[in-house]
Amino acid sequence: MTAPIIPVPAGLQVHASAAPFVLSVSSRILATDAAASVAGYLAGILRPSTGYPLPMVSPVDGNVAGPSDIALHLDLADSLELGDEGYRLDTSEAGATITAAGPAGLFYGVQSLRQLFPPSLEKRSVQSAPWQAVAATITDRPRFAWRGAMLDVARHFFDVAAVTRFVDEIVLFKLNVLHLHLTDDQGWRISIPGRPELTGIGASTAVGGGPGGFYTEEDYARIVAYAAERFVTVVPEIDVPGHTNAALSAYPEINADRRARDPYTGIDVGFSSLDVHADATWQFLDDVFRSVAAQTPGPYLHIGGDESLSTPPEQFPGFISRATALVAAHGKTPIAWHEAGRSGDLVPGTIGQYWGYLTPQDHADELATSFVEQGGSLILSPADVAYLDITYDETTPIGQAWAGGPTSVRAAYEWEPAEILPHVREEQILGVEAPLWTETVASAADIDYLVFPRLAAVAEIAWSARAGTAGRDWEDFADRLEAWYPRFLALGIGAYREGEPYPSRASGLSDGTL
Ligand code: TNX
Repeated sequence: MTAPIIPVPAGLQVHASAAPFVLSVSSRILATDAAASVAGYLAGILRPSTGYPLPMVSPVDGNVAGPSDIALHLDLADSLELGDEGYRLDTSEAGATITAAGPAGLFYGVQSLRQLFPPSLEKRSVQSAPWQAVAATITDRPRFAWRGAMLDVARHFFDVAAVTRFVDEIVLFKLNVLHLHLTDDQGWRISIPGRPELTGIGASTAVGGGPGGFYTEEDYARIVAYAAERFVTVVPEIDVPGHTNAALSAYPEINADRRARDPYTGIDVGFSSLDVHADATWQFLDDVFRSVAAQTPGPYLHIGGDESLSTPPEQFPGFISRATALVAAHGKTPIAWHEAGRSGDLVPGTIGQYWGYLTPQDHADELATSFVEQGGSLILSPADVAYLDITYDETTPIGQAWAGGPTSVRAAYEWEPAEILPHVREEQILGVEAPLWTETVASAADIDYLVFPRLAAVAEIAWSARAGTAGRDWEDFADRLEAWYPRFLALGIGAYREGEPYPSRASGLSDGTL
């Protein structure tokens, strides 16, 4: 395999008999000011392992790209063909050029270019040359606008370093959304000014009784900025009205009986609910949504709405209607899990997130379809193929085994988003997202093991053309994935590999709670 790029590009020609592009000590990166940040990102990838200086120079100053240079070229005229996120990449003995209509396209071109070099490029210490990239012509753009990964930081807390590392990992596969599940029964992980007990009490623990933790406003801003530099939109989720024990432990007045709950360290779901009629609850939600909206530059705010099994069913739709309106009043587009489709009065544009199965059960398809009937769109996270916390096989030492699991890498790869919901058209599908719930996930190594390589499989579904086009089938993907394993290793990503044991047992799970 000469160009084992994941996700497979829309158009890829490898000129195997032509001379390759070769990076050398005199290579430069050519970029105008508008492309300078992507150029800096590229230099940050290339410099440590090559040891080359790779100066960034501007063509505006009269610099002309030579055969060992990489040129980043912005050209608005390409927007018709390439869209906002597409790119063209040419590598040959005459040089390497990435062309795009905007910086995001250049960034994705960089993700493809790095995959044309040997895996040792990804190491952070100087490795030996030659640094050759096969001669190729790539023209590429994504199928779906929403290509997401969700990280549950509520069941176990992950600090800023772990989250920014996760961002670096997901962008390898051209994902552009990081959904942070910030609140749940076991923890409240974002600071809300004026509501100190949310983090004072609500963040004090985690599944298994660990120390918990939360993001200060500054921490959260660092995550958002780090993601934005990598063209990733952070979507904060405040899960209501169920999954709220942490909030209920912090503020008694939002409980139906006005009594604060104890912090919770188990893994049950469906036992908690806000008092959806209390004025105190709406005051609380107004404070929280206002603050989260203000802390989040992206256009979305996710309100959860899943598994609200302890909310009186007759009160649930009205709660959702009012909550989506409140989010809109704070200037954000609401997103909710598909159960929220029970409301027939969603604020216009509300986005649904489907977590049912490929073969929908319990009316999950009707609930999801309700969002599009009300003018919204859908994100697809089918649990039996896109849930990253499900075990791979019977031997997987972490993860859960519901949702039709185990879920093999092949199962995570072989599904078609447009064939799940019969009454939903492709244009109504915003995209695809793979969630990692973290009841059994306590470390960065645990994250890597459950997420990779299945997230790479889901990323190909989100980015690449429908199955049936060149390279877009399991056999081809499996070959490219095989070629990827040395790259995972070089990147320090402890990916699962069929037949190989988990290298180290998860830390922090030894207290027998699970
Ligand atoms: C269901 S699916 C949940 C989460 C759990 C997960 C475990 C959904 C929207 N909610 O609360 O963490 O299952 O796999």
